[in-house]
Amino acid sequence: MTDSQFIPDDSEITEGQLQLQDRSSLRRVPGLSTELQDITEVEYRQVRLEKVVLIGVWTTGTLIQAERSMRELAQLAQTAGVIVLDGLIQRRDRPDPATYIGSGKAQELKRIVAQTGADSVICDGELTPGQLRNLEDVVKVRVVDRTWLILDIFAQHARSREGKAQVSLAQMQYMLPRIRGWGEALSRQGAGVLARGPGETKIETDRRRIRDQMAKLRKDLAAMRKTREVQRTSRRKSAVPAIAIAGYTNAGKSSLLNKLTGAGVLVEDALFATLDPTVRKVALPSGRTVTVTDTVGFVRHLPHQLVEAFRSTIEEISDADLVLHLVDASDESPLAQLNDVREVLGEVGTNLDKELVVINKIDAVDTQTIVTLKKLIPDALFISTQTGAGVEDLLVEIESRLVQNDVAIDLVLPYSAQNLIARAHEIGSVNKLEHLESGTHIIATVPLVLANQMRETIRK
Ligand SMILES: Nc1nc2c(ncn2[C@@H]2O[C@H](COP(=O)(O)OP(=O)(O)OP(=O)(O)O)[C@@H](O)[C@H]2O)c(=O)[nH]1
Ligand SMILES: [Mg+2]
Repeated sequence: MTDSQFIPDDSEITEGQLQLQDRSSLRRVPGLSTELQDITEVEYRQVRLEKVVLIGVWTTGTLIQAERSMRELAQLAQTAGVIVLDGLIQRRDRPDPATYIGSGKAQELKRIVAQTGADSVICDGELTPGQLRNLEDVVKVRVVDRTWLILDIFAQHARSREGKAQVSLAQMQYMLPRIRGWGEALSRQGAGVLARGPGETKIETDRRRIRDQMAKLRKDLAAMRKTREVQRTSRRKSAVPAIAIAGYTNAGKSSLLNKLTGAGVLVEDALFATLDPTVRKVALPSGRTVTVTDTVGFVRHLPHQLVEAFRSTIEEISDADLVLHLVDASDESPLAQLNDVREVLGEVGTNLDKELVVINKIDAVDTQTIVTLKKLIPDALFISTQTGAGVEDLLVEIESRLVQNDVAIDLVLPYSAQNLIARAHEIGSVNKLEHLESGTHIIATVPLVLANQMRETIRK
């Protein structure tokens, strides 16, 4: 595509030379170009083709990690409906404060953009407004960053009123300090498809109006959050244990919910297919009922604007009695996924004691990978939502985890409290039930919430 002088041929250089070479030129990340078959998908979605070059700065870690990051950026770009023409990284101690990549490299990037016919550049990070503007000035096409890209995918996937409001708020928060630069860039180039979404209209709007809109969105979201809290309180009152499925985007969370319940939730080989939590009832092997919630996926460095805006959605996870942390075994670095998700979970205050690691897609990997993962994460369960392998065992494990939170009761309940006995059958395990004159004698193990409700009844 571009001439080979930019591309160091690895077979001809040693490790020592690699460092030097890395510093003096842009490295091409192999295998990033969008395959032709994706074009039909893009046309199907009626999105005008957008052709981009990806650029990253490799500051820490190994080359493998840097390339993994670029491959993920390419996946994000393709999820957003963009054609990836090329991907390049520059080795630097830190991103250039003015232009992200060094000024010499920016000139090289300009040539590559011209040669490939790209209409945009996507940078692998969150750039300052100044960096975006300066780099645009050099390469003469639109420059966006990873945060912008993720926000765009969220905007494309938002369905519910709450989801749309959450995404708009995050987008506005991101746009606010960047309005001027974006305005200039667009008036110079004309708005490309990458400017779709709230972006276009926001450019003419002044900051004040955006702030007003943000205030309104925050108010709307607070009201929706209240509704969600009311629902959650009533769920908690019913004492039905809540289980949340969390995990990296595309790990198979929605597939698992569907497997357990036939919920018919959207499953897609795309990043961030799910934004809105779906709650369904599931019966465990003993017959007791739990609720299972499918939640929004995480990603490495999930933009803080999204963590903030999606806080109430993510709280479904921290509030759950048990968190199934789903990990994609077929990912090139499942452990990195595991840690990235734990980082976000920690940010929203999730207690990791409630975590049960579940490795999914075991049908898609070889035995050696499974053996290695078992060694690394001895407590994990291994499943395939596709073949159903391990799913029964998962249910048994969920049950035994929940039982650990149960308390033993030995009480005589008044006959007016029949509903509580029905609940004990539904969500606990009843060992003895005897009808006495004074009421029903029950010996059982039940969730703490229900035990408390029973004790409360007797005290009245
Ligand atoms: N081979 C294999 N593929 C699976 C398995 N489970 C899910 N997948 C595939 O993985 C992709 C993502 O599945 P989803 O269930 O949408 O994943 P998710 O975690 O809900 O993803 P987001 O909502 O986008 O965060 C789909 O293409 C599924 O068909 C599995 O056990 N084996
Ligand atoms: Mg999903």
